Amino acid sequence: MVLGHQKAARLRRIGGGGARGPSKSLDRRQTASLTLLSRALLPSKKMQVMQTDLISAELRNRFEHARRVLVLTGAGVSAESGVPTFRGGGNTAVWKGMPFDVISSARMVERDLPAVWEWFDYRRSLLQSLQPNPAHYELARWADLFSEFTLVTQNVDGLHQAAGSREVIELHGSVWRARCVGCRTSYEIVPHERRLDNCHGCGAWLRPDVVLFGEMLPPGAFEVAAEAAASCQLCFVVGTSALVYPAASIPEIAKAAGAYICEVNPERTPLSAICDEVLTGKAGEVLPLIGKS
Ligand code: BJW
Ligand code: ZN
Repeated sequence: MVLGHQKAARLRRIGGGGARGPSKSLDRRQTASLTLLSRALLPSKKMQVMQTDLISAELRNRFEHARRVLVLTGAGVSAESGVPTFRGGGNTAVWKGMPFDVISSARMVERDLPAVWEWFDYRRSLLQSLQPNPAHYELARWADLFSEFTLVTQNVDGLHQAAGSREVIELHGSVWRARCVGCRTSYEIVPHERRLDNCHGCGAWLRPDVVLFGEMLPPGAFEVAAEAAASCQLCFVVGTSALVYPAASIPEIAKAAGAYICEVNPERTPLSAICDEVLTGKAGEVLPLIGKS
């Protein structure tokens, strides 16, 4: 439901939340005015059905006519599938008391590779029972709507691919691959099958093929994403806190090149200020509305 407009960005709130019902201790006049207020603030079922109206005419028009579209996703896009996000919220990733930036660090790979594997094996075991959500499916569908569609993700969970997205640019790698610390050969990890410990080619240890803090992104991944950002007309930033670079620079590149930037997130982020439109809500609820418009 539309809560209001801000100068730099259209701010729209979609889906649940909102004021609680009136307290019993309120007098009748207060109760009546609160009821009116909550009627004004809380969407009725009919209004929820009409939520496609909440996508601005500007965005609807741009979505309909854009030829080159780029989407950058982060952990929030998988939150509705049950994957914990990294920052904020109650279900933040912690392993045996260690914050994720300690266990998911290059230093830990050097110091205690078995512990790092244990953490990633655990995450894969959780992922095996999780499914893509409507946000993943909607983005998979978008690939066929535009002549150039680039899906760039910071996620390592493989859920975009499970939903049918092809050619996903995985900036931070994948938990479903292992990589040789010697020759960088990459090995797919098959669900329910034992993963390899050593490289077939050179015998060196394998490590999770994910990008940890201070490590370089996979060769070429950022460059391809940045090139698409520089030429896209419409850029969506979905479910990322936009704190981690260089991923967070992708919408900045798109903005500098003249693209229309739309953020989808229940919370504001450092990128919100440069967005042309901020849709405040969950990816799985908001993205299908954009696609329907
Ligand atoms: C919903 C929702 C719903 C909830 N719907 N939304 C420039 C300035 C300062 C520092 C740097 C800089 N450039 C590079 C750096 C250093 C560093 C960095 O960025 N640090 C900052 C944190 C300060 N970057 C790097 O080290 C990168 N490498 C690099 O730059 O190499 C060159 C270099 C080498 C050596 C020296 C210097 C430079 C690599 C970054 C790798 C990040 N790796 C991780 C871990 C992966 C492994 C693992 O999975 O364990 O990747 S960190 C973690 O953060 C993970 C994520 O991909 C990444 C981004 O997180 P994301 O996706 O944004 O998730 P959250 O949890 O932060 O946010 C979730 C969002 O969803 C929230 O906003 C919610 O509101 C929202 N949400 N529910 C929609 N239903
Ligand atoms: Zn090797």
